[in-house]
Amino acid sequence: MIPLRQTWPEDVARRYREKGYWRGETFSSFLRQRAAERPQAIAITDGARHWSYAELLSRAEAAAAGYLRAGLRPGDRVVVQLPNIAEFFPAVFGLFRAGMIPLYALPAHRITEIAHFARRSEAAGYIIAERHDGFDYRAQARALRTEVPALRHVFVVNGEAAEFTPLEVEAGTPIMLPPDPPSSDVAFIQISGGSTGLSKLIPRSHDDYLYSCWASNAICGVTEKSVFLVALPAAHNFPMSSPGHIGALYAGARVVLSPSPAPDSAFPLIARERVTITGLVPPLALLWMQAAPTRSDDLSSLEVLLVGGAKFTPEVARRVRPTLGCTLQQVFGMAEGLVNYTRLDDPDEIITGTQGRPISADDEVLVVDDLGNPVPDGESGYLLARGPYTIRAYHNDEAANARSFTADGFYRTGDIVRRLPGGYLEVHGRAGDHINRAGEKISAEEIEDHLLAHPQVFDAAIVSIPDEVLGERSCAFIIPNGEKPRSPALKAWMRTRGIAEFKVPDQIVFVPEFATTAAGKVSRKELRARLRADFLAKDNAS
Ligand code: OOB
Repeated sequence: MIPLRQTWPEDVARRYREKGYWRGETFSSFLRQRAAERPQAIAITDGARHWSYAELLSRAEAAAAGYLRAGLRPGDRVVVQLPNIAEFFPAVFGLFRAGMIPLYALPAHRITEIAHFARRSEAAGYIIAERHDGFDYRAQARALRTEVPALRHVFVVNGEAAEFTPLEVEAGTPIMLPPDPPSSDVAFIQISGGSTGLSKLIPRSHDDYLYSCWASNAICGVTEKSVFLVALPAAHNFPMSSPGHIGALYAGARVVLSPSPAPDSAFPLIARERVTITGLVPPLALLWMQAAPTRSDDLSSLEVLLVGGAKFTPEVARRVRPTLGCTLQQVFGMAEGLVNYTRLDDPDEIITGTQGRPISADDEVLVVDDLGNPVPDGESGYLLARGPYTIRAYHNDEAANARSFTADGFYRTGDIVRRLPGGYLEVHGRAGDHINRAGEKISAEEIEDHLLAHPQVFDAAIVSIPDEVLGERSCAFIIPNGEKPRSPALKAWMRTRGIAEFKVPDQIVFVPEFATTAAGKVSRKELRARLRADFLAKDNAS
């Protein structure tokens, strides 16, 4: 197995420890501590079930014993694909307790993506719910086991396990649990939404991630009195660490899970559980603002709404307080690390007009031009970042590492930003070719590769098109190979490729050829830019 390592040089790691950023705690040790300090306080609720810190700990320990009994070993990687249900927490804290490494997949991922995660991480296990949103995860697990035989253990956390192993939640025959791993070890793997090809694997350590969570608590005002609503998928880095459910649990607060971010599910939970803080992507924030005046749910407990994952326009941002009655906090983050927040006491024009400033005094942020030279403050350029919770390398991907990190360890975020006085950042766009569809990142190249496998597709280029609701939507330009396929049929075929629904092109445009310059060839990047420009020009003209 390729070892999973935290990626900071030892002298840098020492500095972060000495400065007190890295506290030597693990996910297991902090949960144990909270359970000792406030055993009866509610840690997790889905509205129906309320589990205290003591209950969460005992369920996590039972799950840990179950994993070991089933044959998983400390250090094994386990793909976790769970919706927002209470069992998410014993399942993952059980993995932490047994020294195993979760890889967080989203419920929307399908077999092609899960197989890639499983192979790249050399996973031995897969944790699922029986079904969710009409999708049968056990059927997916069966197919996956055929494709990736090394993935030996499948656990089902609710519903019928059938031939798989049910997740244990009751303490069974006592079993020796292993000691906690060192806090410098990799705790879990996040996946990147990156621009090129397939998702990369992001190794996050106990030390670095917990730092980003407790420091976020201080910035977002999360204390043991807070009630944090997880409205976005719990496996995504934003609702996990900004300050997220991990921040909330670290603070000893209450985590409320909503099965869906739609007002129908989320608003009654806010009212009933007296939710104080939550996070949304911009299209959902918009939806909530439209819904709030039409509904009778009492949202008065809500103090802070974090909005991030994609650009929140100032016009819409200004409407948050008048419509929802809470303070907006913009968050510009990435699963690789760096997170920026507007501060709760910032003036309105900063809160509505910027994407915040970094968490840490030791976050090093550079804004550079095409040649890698810093641009003056106030000019836009490519954002590079390095710091106590920004990884220095992806797992098991030399080519991506060469592209995505500078020789001195800065992560090339791919974002184009402008730095304002006080270190606030304004996001202007992306350098790479990806589509940010309502906060879901789609790599153009990954989708083009799928399209090219269709017999009636000669060539394909995916571009992002501005969209009023989603922020961006995907448009596939296709040169047909002989007879033109029908768009709905092509979309239906894309769905058979085993990919998340959000990656299926929103729009398909057939073209006879891709224009080239007088000089002949153009790069795909230029090609995509040109197709987008032509499309938008036509759209505006009509
Ligand atoms: C979050 O994480 P990822 O890994 O899904 O996506 C990161 C990318 C950024 O590089 C940027 O391109 C975009 O998402 N992004 C934003 C943004 N927040 C993220 N673009 C404009 N404005 C924003 N406020 O999306 C994520 C992780 C942690 C916290 C929040 C978001």
